[in-house]
Amino acid sequence: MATTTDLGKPVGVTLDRYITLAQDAFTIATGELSQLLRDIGLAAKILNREITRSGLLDLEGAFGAQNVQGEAQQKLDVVANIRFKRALTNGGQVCALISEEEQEVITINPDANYLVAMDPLDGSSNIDVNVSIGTIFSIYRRKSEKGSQVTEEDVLQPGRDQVAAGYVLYGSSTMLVYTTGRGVNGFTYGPTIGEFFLSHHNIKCTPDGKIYSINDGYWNEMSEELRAFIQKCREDGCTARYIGSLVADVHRNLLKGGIYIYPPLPKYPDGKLRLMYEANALAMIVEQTGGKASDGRQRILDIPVRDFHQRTPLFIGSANLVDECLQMIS
Ligand code: AHM
Ligand code: MG
Repeated sequence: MATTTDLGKPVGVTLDRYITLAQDAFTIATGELSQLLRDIGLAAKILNREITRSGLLDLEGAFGAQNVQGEAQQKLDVVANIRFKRALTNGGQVCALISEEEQEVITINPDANYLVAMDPLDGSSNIDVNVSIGTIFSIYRRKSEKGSQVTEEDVLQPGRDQVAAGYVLYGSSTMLVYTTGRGVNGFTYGPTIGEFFLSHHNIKCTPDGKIYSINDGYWNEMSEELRAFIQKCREDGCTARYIGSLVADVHRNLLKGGIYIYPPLPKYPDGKLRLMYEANALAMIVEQTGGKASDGRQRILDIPVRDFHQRTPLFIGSANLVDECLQMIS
């Protein structure tokens, strides 16, 4: 029987097939996590349809409300949240959902084993201008007994306890990239067929990248040490690339080699990005490919979680570049 390691030829293996093959590698697997991954894949397809039609359906622009971070919600942010909530509810494998768009933890099915933390649609400033945006998700196994109320211990798990994580990039093509802790694989969506196909098998991030990604507009507010690192990148012949959509910036650097930085700033002393549904998932993915992710002081995946909406600075990407940056700023 075929296994995931036999998948030398990338074209032709659908996401569903791959998930099934990966599950077969575990004799004790119950299929619940596999089903949850399929549910996320399904929601991603539905959201992809909404995104590609958004200009025609009056789905662009502001919704007129603010999310829990006090940021203006875009209509597509709201649509994405609804689509994922619905798919996870119908799938039945999730006991609780943490979402960037929801103030509180959403209880879904107390009889389920998994919690999901997600940013249903990241890169809000790029929605209206046809630039890449993404979905980010983290999956945790609950610590408490099935059937009981979800506890604080279930909800505030550190990133290293993720059992799976991934993202969907709605770019020039739509891709779903995920890991269950055994390498990272990318699946490209074939819109005419309506399936994700394995296109990037066992992604590895080169240790020495040549791209740095940081919002240069914050130059005057950055620490001197960080400015010195950026200056060094320039002198070393690195190129600057910054889309302003975390998924797209990290994905590019994962494939090409580079570092993405969102530092602490006077207006965001703890960084802007959210630990539980932005940084942790990408940190797990990047580490699985051989890269590194830090908040400037410690590994992202080891940061204790006090609040599921907490923010963190983020230094993520090619291992040697991240190390060099951390050395210079510490
Ligand atoms: P969002 O969750 O409101 O979309 O904000 C997160 C986004 C990231 O995708 C991106 O990397 C970052 O904010 C860009 O911020 P800035 O415009 O400050 O550079
Ligand atoms: Mg976001």
